[in-house]
Amino acid sequence: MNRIVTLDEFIIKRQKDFPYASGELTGLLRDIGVAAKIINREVNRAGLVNILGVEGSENQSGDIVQKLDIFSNEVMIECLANSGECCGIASEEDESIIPVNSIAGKDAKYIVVMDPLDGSSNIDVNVSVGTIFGIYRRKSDKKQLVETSDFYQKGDELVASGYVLYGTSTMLVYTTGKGVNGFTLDPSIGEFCLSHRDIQIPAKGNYYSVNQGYYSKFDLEMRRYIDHCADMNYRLRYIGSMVSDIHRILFQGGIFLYPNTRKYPLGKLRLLYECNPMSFIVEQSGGKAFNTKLKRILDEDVHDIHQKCTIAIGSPLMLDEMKQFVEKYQATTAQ
Ligand code: P6P
Repeated sequence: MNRIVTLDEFIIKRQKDFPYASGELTGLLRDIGVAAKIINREVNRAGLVNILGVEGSENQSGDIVQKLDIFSNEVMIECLANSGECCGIASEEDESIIPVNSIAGKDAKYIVVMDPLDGSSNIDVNVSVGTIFGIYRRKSDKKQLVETSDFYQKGDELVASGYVLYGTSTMLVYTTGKGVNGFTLDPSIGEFCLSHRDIQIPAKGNYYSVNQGYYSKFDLEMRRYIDHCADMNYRLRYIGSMVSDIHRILFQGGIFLYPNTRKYPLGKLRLLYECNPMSFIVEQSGGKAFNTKLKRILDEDVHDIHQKCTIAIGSPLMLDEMKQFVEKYQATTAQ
């Protein structure tokens, strides 16, 4: 039987990958692990403690806010603020950034971007949801409070990113730029244990993941590529939870698409705290992530913390295939 390696142990061991590491990032990742365990507990009890149900208010992206969204947001903010390693947070659930003003936190060197509970519309029907996070170094003078401009960093500048999938089991998957590793929560000991070392996305897969309901509203080049996926008998899998849909593709290969539509002319998903962190992970596993005009997601400029973007992400050979369709049919559209 292989020896159990907990998330804490793994993070501490990997700290030596960073010669100048002084332990702040290690501490921050461990605190995110704690928050994930607390959120997991409530997600698993959602049907029992009347935490279900729509809070009623709308978040910055116009989504109806579920009570579990608020709970998850508050837990993440509390754990990050108390970590002493985070000086500011940008969250899907908050219009503006959240400066950490505590003695320890306000001059910390990291900032965190997050979607505390992604796919929350699935909660009421017991379908998997997830937490997404990304960690950057602050750019502004650490003697001052963190500024919104600290968050206007490309995905390429991420120090670390990860997600937690609250599914049939609860998994935490993260990268610090030296590969991707997955940890499964063992409820009997309350620890995330290393279960998927050095994850490599398959070069190609048989899954495509897109909201087929918007097909007629996609641009020609996207429709033609989706037709190709169907012609190739790829299997359509769409859960409506970005973390769940991309998690499948990370392990089994495939492509996830959220193109622009009339309702979402710039795309629906948010660049800062959804697409960038997920793209960093997928690229680190050997995959690719572009917007549907073929610009690498991690190269996109960030100018608003709730900025939206289109995305195509997954197995490298399938992204290359999609690229050919965009180049072919986009040219047609342009003529
Ligand atoms: P649609 C969930 O609300 C979310 O932000 C992502 O997790 C998911 O991929 C997407 O929206 C689903 O959007 O328009 O297909 O319901």
